[in-house]
Amino acid sequence: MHCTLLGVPVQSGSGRKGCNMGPNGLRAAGLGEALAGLGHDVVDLGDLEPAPRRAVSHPNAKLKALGETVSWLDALYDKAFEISGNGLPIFMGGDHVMAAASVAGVSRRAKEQGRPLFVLWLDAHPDFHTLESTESGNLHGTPAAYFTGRPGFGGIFPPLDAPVDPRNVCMLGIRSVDPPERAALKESGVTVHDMRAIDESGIAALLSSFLDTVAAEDGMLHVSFDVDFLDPSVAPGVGTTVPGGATFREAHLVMEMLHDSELVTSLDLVELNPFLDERGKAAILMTDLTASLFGRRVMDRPTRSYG
Ligand code: B3U
Ligand code: MN
Ligand code: MN
Repeated sequence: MHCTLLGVPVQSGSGRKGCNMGPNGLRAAGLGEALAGLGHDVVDLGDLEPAPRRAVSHPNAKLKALGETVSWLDALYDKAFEISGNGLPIFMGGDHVMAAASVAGVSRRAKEQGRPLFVLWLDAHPDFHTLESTESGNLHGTPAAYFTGRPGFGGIFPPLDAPVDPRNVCMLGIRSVDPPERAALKESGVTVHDMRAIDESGIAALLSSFLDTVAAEDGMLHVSFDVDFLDPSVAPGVGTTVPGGATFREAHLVMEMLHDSELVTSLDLVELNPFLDERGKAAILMTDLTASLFGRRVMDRPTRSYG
């Protein structure tokens, strides 16, 4: 596999500083070396630079750092489209607002290839706010609303050439949802598996039914992995810790199943905040989980096919 690492050190979408060190945290934890050690061909493109600022405004006075954030999205939208044409891009965040552009860019690629794009959203939060509905004003709470084509982003976020069908989005690990997000999700067609669903059904059953759908439709699959999907006890290096997250073993199982499926075509690793981490714990775990996604395993075993 040809893997392209791209650092996207945006932190303006999050309420606190430190995510801009995320790409270097993953590099220090040995992400590139881990993938190369598994036999992949790895290129690190270094860090993206924001595009020149556009004049953007919105009546919601709570929005934070709109112009700065949009300049990152403008740059990443074009870059994500470009690099998704050659191998598997790994977007190293940076806060989760960057998924607005990584997903929009790879979705444009999928459209060009005539294939549907599916998104697996691993997160404590659905990030389904519009620019109107966000209470915190932190734009990392908005990307999933944008790329599924919810209204109100036009002329502000990059133009969305290929909105993702909300029915192709599966959210896993959800445990912090604001009231406007809950109402919008209900109408949307997005599949939301909260922690209760994981506890009741088991994470493998929930994921395999989604992977069956992706395979049956010959979809491309983007995985957007927010560090806060994980329980804070195993991944403390994140701004918004929410108790009750995925365990070490659940997260590795998800990654191993994704590897076996051979369906993943792009990946975000977001919200790693090395300033808040404890001796690289979250950075190392994110690296090990990515290695599982790219084929690291304990024992060889027959693989199940999907579709
Ligand atoms: N929904 C809240 C909290 C939040 C969303 N994403 C993160 N936190 N990381 C908000 O600010 O929109
Ligand atoms: Mn998120
Ligand atoms: Mn989150």
